Amino acid sequence: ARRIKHISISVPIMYGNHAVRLTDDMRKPTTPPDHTHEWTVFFKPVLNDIDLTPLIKKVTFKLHETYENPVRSIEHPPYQVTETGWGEFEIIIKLHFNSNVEFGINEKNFQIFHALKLHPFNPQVPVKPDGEVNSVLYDELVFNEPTDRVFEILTRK
Ligand code: SLL
Repeated sequence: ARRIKHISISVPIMYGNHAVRLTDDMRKPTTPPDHTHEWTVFFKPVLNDIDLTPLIKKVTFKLHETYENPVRSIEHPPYQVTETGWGEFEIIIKLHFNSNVEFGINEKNFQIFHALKLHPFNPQVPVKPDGEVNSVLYDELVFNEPTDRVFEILTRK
């Protein structure tokens, strides 16, 4: 497929996690008693009108080995994983792009390292009663010399 020279398209993205302290009513019979938090790690485009689904085959979230099936694979939005646990660790978020002929050339898989936050950054700042913590970061995906098809997907309104 043809690539469009001297063009690069950047797509603002956000990723990160929310966490709250587990309360008794949130616990399920299967929740291990040493788990203290419930958290959600996610990836998404910043702008709602950008649809990456034709480009993305799946998003994988690689959790700590203490979790069963640590590599969680999400094929459709919302690209997110909710879990409970007791500790902070690094999560590898990997975007796997479609590589079928229609797209011409596959865009390189993109990896994000996110440090899961359960505890507030600054211990002197009072936390909300539910202990809610948000750690959200912004970045951009850059498509250099996109194929016609990728260009069309990323620029259509
Ligand atoms: C720490 N290096 O020691 C980190 C590891 C791992 C946290 C944290 C899993 C719970 C489960 C969980 O919370 N792991 O096994 O279900 O702080």
